[in-house]
Amino acid sequence: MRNQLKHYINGEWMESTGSETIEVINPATEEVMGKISSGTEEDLDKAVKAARSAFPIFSRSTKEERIQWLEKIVQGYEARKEELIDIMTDELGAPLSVSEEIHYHMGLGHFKQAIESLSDFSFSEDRGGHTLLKESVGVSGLITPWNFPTNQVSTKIASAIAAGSPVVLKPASKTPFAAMILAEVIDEAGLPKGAFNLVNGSGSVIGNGISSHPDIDFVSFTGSGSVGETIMKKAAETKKKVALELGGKSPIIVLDDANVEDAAKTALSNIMTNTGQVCSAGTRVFIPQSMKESFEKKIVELLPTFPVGDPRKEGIATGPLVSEDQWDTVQSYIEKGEKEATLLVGGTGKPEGLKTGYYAKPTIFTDVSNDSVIAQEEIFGPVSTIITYDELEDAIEMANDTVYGLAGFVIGKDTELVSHVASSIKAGRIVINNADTDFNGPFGGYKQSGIGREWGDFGIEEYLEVKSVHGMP
Ligand code: TAP
Repeated sequence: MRNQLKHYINGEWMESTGSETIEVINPATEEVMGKISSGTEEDLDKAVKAARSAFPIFSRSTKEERIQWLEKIVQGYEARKEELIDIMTDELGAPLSVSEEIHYHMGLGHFKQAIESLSDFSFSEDRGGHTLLKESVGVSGLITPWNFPTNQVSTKIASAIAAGSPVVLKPASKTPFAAMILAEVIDEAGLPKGAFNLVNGSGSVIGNGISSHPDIDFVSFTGSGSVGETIMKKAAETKKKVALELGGKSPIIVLDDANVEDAAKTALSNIMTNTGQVCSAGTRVFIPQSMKESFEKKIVELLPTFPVGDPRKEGIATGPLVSEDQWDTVQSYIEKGEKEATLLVGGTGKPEGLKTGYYAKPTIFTDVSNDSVIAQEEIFGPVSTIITYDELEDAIEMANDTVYGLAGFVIGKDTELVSHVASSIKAGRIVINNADTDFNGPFGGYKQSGIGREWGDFGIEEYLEVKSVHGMP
């Protein structure tokens, strides 16, 4: 049982000014695994004041100093590897291999990328008629979700440090402990006091407080569209800059020359990795009509290669959903899907032998219409939809017929057609034939998937203001 009832403010762990706590549930056992403080507005205010006091020194720190801090964070992060993997398996329910290969590595990747990006980054540029200066945006408020406990926090913190912007972080209350380990790592990196602050608490108090705080200049939020909308409205009161990384309903377009097995594996890994709780997950699979039968057969054949179960057990690919609420949401979408389309595999209820824990059955619908609810709304669970097409242009049109535009996937061999599809999908990130992730590739959405970009050089730019100086001596 972890009772971590302190916030990290102004370089030290401090008691909360309130006495309320929030329980953190292990989704695989349904047991309370620990408690955090439910922070108050007073706690938040202290953290904002600390960040504001750190601003003059932190924003004027040199590139070399920032690189040194980031390097120390990388060392500290690597030293806590086993602990980070362990805690993400408990708080999120991620299988140990997923905690290591995805969560741990992505978190680390952002710090390493920030060092690389910073090495070549120019904060001052002679543009002929003027000099362009890039300066820290001010105090940043970071609000993160539970689905990638280290990745979501690291990408924001790494960019903020690279830009010299002091931060106040509010991690998701479902998965706060990995972020607290990160705070300990940052504590040891020797940043100026107040440059990094962490206040735990509810979205309604701390998240809301960050969005409306008059002394916060920029809010970087990742999470649901509805909370993103609330944050934008609140932030409008003080005209603060806002970056939103919201949801998606990403298409996977399979070309008719694609290898059926590759296509089926891609479709499955998109909903089985992190139990489908991935904002960029490809959850609408566009298949040529001629491939329908062989594709469906492959899906059914390959599904057992993604075993669902206890995240601590060897060989498990997919753990439970993060919470009972999330399980209920996923169930209600599966019920809707059973009315709207043909169930290929899965369905409502829990998988056999998994009665304790928020486990859902991997569920794939076929004969899906692109305008059905299950093809339009983000489900955030192990649920996919198969949609057939006759002409590739129809597939592209359907792929773009969504309010979202976070990501897109293409599977196929014809290089011209693959490039054509990649440039036609209206989304911020396209992955062709399961190419590896480049941490310097900007991440963020078109349309209602968000505003702004994270990761690498573009991520650093979010924490900067630009100033044009005319007549610089
Ligand atoms: P959200 O409610 O959006 O939570 C994300 C973060 O925002 C958490 O830190 C949360 O705090 C905080 N928050 C909640 N209400 C807030 C408010 N009024 N003002 C400011 N911050 C607030 O996500 P969720 O409830 O965890 O998940 C709901 C749905 O969101 C999911 O089903 C999924 O569709 C979507 N989602 C999307 C993403 C991405 S990456 N796009 C990630 C997670 C979830 P608490 O932790 O204290 O609630």
